[in-house]
Amino acid sequence: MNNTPLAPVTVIGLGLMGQALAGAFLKAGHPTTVWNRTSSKADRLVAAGARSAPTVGDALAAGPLTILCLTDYDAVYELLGPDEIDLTGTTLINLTSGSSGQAREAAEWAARRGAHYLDGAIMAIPAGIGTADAVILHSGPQQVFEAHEPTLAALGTVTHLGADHGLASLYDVAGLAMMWSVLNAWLQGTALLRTAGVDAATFAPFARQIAAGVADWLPGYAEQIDKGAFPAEVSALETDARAMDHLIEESEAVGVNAELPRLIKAMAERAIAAGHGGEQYPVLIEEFGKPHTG
Ligand code: FVH
Repeated sequence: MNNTPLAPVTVIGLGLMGQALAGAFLKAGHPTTVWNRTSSKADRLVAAGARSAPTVGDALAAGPLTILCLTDYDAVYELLGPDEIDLTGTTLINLTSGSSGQAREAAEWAARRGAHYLDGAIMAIPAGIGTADAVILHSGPQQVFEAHEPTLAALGTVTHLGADHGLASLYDVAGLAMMWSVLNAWLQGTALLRTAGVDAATFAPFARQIAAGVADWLPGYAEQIDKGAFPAEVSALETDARAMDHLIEESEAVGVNAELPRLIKAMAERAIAAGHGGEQYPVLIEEFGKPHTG
């Protein structure tokens, strides 16, 4: 039996997510200190064994590691910005959502205040926290992550992405891009099929199979992108562009919104005009990788 006491941890910000984080630390046996602007949100956690700190300063002083989970970065600065709040030597792990630029700025701010800093992104909903399905991404100095990894592991599957503090936020938005694109594609297909009386539930398993099939293409397509060479092994972009026309025409014919197919077709047309019609679909990375000026 291992009787080594678990490391203490502080959680600041007890909204829906912060309460789930603190609850998972408590469940794993970590001495957990909490603070929230609206103090009543700590009540349930205190009943479960947490210590409620009377001030933010007390919460930070309770141990070497503090998790921040606030609405946005402005809230972080509003709360911890005043100079009388001593951050020297403490480790802040900021799981507040924001952009990569905000994460890098926050890292500089924390360094000026003498704190160690990791930025993070939670790819889970509150109910999933504390299970292996909850993926939590971290970026910043590796040694800071390694020092606290055993504590962070109470939250789910924790990963360190690299020293650049902006990486966790970038992965976060890249994940959102994937999620909404897949959902929008499914909604487009569902809208088309509903015009023929096929309901969403009937299409869903078929759509799932297509999504899984497309997911299988990703490693090979990623290799093409990383090499910058796009031989048409399966289909050329100009062939795909003709299929895009079918999608647009069908959508218009049955009275379904064709904005999304037209957008995709416009990108393909630009790539074809730039001489990439004979190459494979991932050559569109060149269109995705620059601002749209049209
Ligand atoms: N909930 C989720 O499923 C998502 C999953 C992915 C990542 N997010 C991000 O987590 C951050 C917090 O989200 P949340 O769901 O816990 O949000 P709320 O329930 O609205 O709680 C917000 C907390 O922030 C406190 N707060 C706001 N402004 C201030 C401030 N100026 N000073 C001090 N605290 C502040 C707020 O306090 P109170 O209103 O209870 O007094 C809450 O504790 C967020 O970045 C998500 O994007 C969650």
